[in-house]
Amino acid sequence: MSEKTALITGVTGQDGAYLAELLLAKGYDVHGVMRRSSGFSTQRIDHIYRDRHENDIRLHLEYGDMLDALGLRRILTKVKPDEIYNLAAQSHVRTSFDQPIYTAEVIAMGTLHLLEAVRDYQEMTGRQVRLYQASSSEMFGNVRQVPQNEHTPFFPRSPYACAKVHAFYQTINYRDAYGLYACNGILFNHESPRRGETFVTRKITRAAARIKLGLQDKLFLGNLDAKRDWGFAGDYVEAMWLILQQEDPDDFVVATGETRSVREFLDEAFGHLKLDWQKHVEIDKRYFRPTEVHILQGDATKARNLLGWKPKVSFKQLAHMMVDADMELAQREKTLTDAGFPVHAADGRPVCGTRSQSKPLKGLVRREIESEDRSSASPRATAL
Ligand code: NDP
Ligand code: GDR
Repeated sequence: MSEKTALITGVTGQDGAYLAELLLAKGYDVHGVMRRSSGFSTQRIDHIYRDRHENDIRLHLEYGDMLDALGLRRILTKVKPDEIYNLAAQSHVRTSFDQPIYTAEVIAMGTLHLLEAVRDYQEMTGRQVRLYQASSSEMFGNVRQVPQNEHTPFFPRSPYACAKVHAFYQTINYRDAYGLYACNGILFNHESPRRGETFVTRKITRAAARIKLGLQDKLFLGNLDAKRDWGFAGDYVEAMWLILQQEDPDDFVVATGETRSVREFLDEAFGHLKLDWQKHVEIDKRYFRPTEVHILQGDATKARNLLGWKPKVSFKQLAHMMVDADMELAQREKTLTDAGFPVHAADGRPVCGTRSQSKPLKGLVRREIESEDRSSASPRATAL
């Protein structure tokens, strides 16, 4: 019997997967909330998932959706968690400009549904639940100061950021008004080989690897001057856990303290493969945002002093780690395509084509809707 039970919303996402690994390693029983979809969405956690017919299963998956308030209550009653990590979100900033209402429903209302469920659950059972809310540096937006810390005012610049600000303050208000142990981690960008392929770092590392192996030729990007404070997701989930282990609930900035431009990430990623990105990158204005966040740089002094947290992976190590992982992926694609086998996406769609029907992707064959931010690195987005 495990000592503690954790519930993770967004368990199929980048952070959900690293956090589930971390909590399992710490001996937790972990329940993840996942959406039902017609295909599989569990690629990031397949390696830690065990068939429920085996003994001592400690990772459990529950179907749920942040839009389904009643369903979240049922999950809480069933799982009886000690800790909840609310990571579920429509997390793509560019997409939030196209789907502002949906983004707000999931992030703002979804968080509120969860907070309400926790409040009632505690009142009814007398059990205390600790809740972590995945807040974001994006809330600083048009930054009022550099670097940003817990006292920096917010100036959100996207529907995503506005929704996150709502969820941030609701979390604090439930702490103050109803006595919930509820905390915000204000996390700056964090990346990994498990990063979604339409976020800029992964889009770059996927493309660099595929270009190196001759599987594609071009990479289309937007604003190369944007600066972000990029860290490694594996380090950041440790901060999430530490935040919930403190005696009193509080809010923390989690960041590396360094800021780099997209251009610098290109240098590091393409440079690692001895490629010149200037020969491959083209600017596509569809990837610009109506309102941009130009610079983010976090000051995580509080996290360092009170949590004892500091990042372990440097910017350079992060970029190289991602490129190396994507080289392995690209090598697999190349081996299959060279042998004439179609490479299938997780949902079964052929993405690289067979020897008879496709050549390696040189110029990009793109099928995309006008506003879509689909990775020009990903065969899933380019080869169809
Ligand atoms: P991902 O986009 O990788 O994962 C998001 C997760 O949320 C996925 O599991 C997704 O499920 C799930 N989800 C989306 N909509 C719903 C819904 N309606 N109901 C239930 N689940 C849903 O994000 P990350 O792992 O990168 O980020 C985790 C959290 O941290 C997010 O809230 C994000 O906004 C926030 N954040 C992230 C930062 C970063 O740099 N990564 C920085 C600061 C904050 P599915 O797999 O089915 O799509
Ligand atoms: P961000 O991450 O918006 O910071 O949100 P993203 O990687 O999408 O963009 C970072 C910066 O790169 C610029 N950029 C591009 N971005 C994308 N996606 N695609 C491109 O082609 C491209 N070209 C340039 C962007 O304009 C931007 O300035 C991430 C998400 O994980 C959020 O959920 C999280 O809250 C914040 O980080 C902190």
